[in-house]
Amino acid sequence: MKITIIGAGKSGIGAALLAKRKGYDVFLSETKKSDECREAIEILQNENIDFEFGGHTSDSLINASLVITSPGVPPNSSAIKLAEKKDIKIISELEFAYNFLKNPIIAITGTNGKTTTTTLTTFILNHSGKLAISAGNIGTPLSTLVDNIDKETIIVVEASSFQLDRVENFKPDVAVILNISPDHLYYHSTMENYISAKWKIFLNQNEKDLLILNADDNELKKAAMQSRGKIAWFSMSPVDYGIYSKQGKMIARLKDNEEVIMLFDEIPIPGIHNAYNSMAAALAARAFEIRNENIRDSLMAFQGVEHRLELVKTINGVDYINDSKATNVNATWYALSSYKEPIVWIAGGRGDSNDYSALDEIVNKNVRCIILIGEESDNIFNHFSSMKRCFKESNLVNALERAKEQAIAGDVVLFSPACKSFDMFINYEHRGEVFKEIVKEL
Ligand code: UMA
Repeated sequence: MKITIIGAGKSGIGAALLAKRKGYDVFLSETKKSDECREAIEILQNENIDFEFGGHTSDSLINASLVITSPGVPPNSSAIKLAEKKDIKIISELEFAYNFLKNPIIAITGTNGKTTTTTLTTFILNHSGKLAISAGNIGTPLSTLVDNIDKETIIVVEASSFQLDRVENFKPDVAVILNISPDHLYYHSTMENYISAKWKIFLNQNEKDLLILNADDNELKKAAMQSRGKIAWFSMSPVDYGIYSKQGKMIARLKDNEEVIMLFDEIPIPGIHNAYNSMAAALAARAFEIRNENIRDSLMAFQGVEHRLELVKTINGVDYINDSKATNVNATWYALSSYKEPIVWIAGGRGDSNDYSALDEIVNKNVRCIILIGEESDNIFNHFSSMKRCFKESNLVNALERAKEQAIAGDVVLFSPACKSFDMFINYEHRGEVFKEIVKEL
């Protein structure tokens, strides 16, 4: 049987190697030119996998019975259109790999907090003596785990809407949805499509499976109505079954009584969003019989993830924070809400139908001034310049020079772009690395 794979990034290469190993006839198609993909070509040649670079042709689909697509390939890609025209089944790399795995799976999605909650859940499980590994959108395609990990290992999958969009059998033992707000609309076109992609994380679950939902997100209450799994909630107010906040304490109600897990003040990672992420991770851990004491010890020891509210350096009493992972307005709202100190906010990049009005109140209250870079500079400037002093800068070096000039001892310089990185950088990780390099030189 022939499989055609779209995209020669991590996911495409991972899927190609897995499919070849499983005995399929494999062909890989990629829009980038061959000189941009030398490493991928070397891997494909070593494995005798056929390929085309520089565009998708209908030849790539001759005799193909299945197309596996990479997360970054949008529905309007010519590759997808060609496969649809020929009526060939299209699945995501996540779905393909899932079918070969027997491991217990926790899958985590949501607009924001996925990476932190995935890392945190894996950390709690490992810290408590279980074998667990993070995979998926966090950077390790699921395909690369097949045949390479112990069957007992719990896989904690960070699942993006792109990956979930084309699943068929994917059925995690525990599914978590953290929150939902507009994002990736250039890919999904509408909020409805984005939501229905996210909901696929639980649609195959049955009564033996667990769905963990944020009770404070109204959209997620609607998800609960469609679920066949058991539902556990996390919330800032008491719930019938789940984990919640009460008088500063994290409480579990999973039997008839209330159990105190810890004080929220004991969690070192800042912000209310991290309180939510911690409750979700704690619920996922409880599903694997981790004791409250172990959850508390782990949450107290967890130092956060790179590029998410990451303290880079303190210079002249000013903390420089890298939040490059904030690629949408909602993520930046959480970042701006996470500090009591006045904020010198650096923002901008590539927009995705961004509506900045959600930030008005928090900017008014917490921000000293705003420094802008990238394609969205004018839009952000026009939105906030009547409220706060705004500076437009041509690059991140100048933005940081300006931030240093404006910040007063006790302030926070927060790089939380609210935008995608692709106008000036390869991805948000690259953007965060560049930010950190510049800060270290300041
Ligand atoms: N391509 C085509 N034809 C097209 C469009 C793209 O051939 O029509 C090619 C591109 O030129 C590229 C490849 O397909 O070479 C696309 O690959 P990809 O973007 O899917 O990249 P991967 O390296 O496979 O990375 C993907 C995820 N990327 C995206 O979702 C955009 C990574 O998430 C993930 O870590 C990785 O799989 C492993 O699972 C990144 C991300 O930005 C971090 N995710 C989004 C986010 O977090 O907001 C969802």
